[in-house]
Amino acid sequence: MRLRFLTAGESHGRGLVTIVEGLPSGLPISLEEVNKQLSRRQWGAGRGGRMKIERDQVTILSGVRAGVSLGSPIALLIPNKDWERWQKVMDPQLPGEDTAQIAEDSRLGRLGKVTIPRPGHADLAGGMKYNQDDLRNILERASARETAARVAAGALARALLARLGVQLGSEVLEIGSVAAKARPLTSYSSDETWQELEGLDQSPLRCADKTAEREMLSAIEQARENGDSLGGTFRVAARGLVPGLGSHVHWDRRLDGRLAQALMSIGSVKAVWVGLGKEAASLPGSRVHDPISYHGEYVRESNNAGGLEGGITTGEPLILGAALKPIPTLYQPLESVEIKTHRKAKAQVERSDTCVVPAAAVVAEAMVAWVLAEAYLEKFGGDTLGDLESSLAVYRRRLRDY
Ligand code: EPS
Repeated sequence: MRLRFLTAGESHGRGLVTIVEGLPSGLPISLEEVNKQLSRRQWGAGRGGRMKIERDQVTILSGVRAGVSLGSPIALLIPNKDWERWQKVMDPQLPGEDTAQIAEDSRLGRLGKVTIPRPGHADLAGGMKYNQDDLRNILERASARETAARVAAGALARALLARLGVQLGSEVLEIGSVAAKARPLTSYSSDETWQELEGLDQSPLRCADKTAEREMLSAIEQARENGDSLGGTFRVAARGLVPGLGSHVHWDRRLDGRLAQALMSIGSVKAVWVGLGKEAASLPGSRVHDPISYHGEYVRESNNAGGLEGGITTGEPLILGAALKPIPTLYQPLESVEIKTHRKAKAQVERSDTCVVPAAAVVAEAMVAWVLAEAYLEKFGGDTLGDLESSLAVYRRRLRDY
């Protein structure tokens, strides 16, 4: 059975729902751990007023008893605290007696109606596609609020991966034009690096280079004052992976392709790379590929490949990078067009953030965790955690003789 998840929910609706299917039975699920992942996503500088309102916490509705998965669908609910203020705008079923008043309010634009699309957002393309005269019907779902539901799903994937000895982390490399000193790709094998990555949960921008981080903070402050927004880049890493996840045999089984899709699906991500990424294009092959040696097991002195060769994990740490464009809601809005009159107008301003790169890095961890959990279950199967662990142990024994 395939591991899969669906999310539902609008940014200012009642809440977000995640349904996860295909996790084996017998997996310990800690509510505290899921909530910890949710708060990691909320933490950090660059966010707007909404993060002061929300304190994301999950309620498990099904699929878990006494802290252990049952193998049945796991449904998770994250209520939106802001819903109370938005109920009149977002309620799926308006109370009968209010209908006329609400229709009037809506006509007069009193109900948060949006008719001037923001360049760079899903507003216009979505409005045309779904034939909406209120772009709120697009932006509410396009909002990055949905990524909270993904992080909840990712937290379950992480719980599975932790049992299999896999650890994930992330760090911010650039915000706008400020770049941190990036650590070498080989350092993701070392315990010091992983301790440092864990420590970044306390860092305002998830950046290990403190000098650069201070500059990044002032760049964000400057952008906020200018009514502007900033993008940036980050890295996601995973270690403890068994060699052999993914496959070279079909385009849709290559793990690099699947990871890239998962990362690209995060709003505002415009580029994704593996290991050296684009840098590899300008170097000769002799300086790109990682020589192989054998000391009781296969090892590499370098990890330019970022842990993947032929779309298959090598057993070296997986290292991925991603670049985010600046978010499209600008307090100093760009030129746009009002969709009813076709008149020139400044894009409508919705409350928003200035920079979401650190949050996106946490979402990216969740998406990478998801794809890796999927790959483990595909390769090793198992309706129970025990079956999965036994099958992995047999495989590891076989690899020892290879
Ligand atoms: C978002 C706009 C802001 C963000 C939101 C994404 O929300 P609001 O319009 O309520 O101020 O804070 O992100 C989240 C709510 C979240 O949990 O990440 C947007 O337009 O995409």
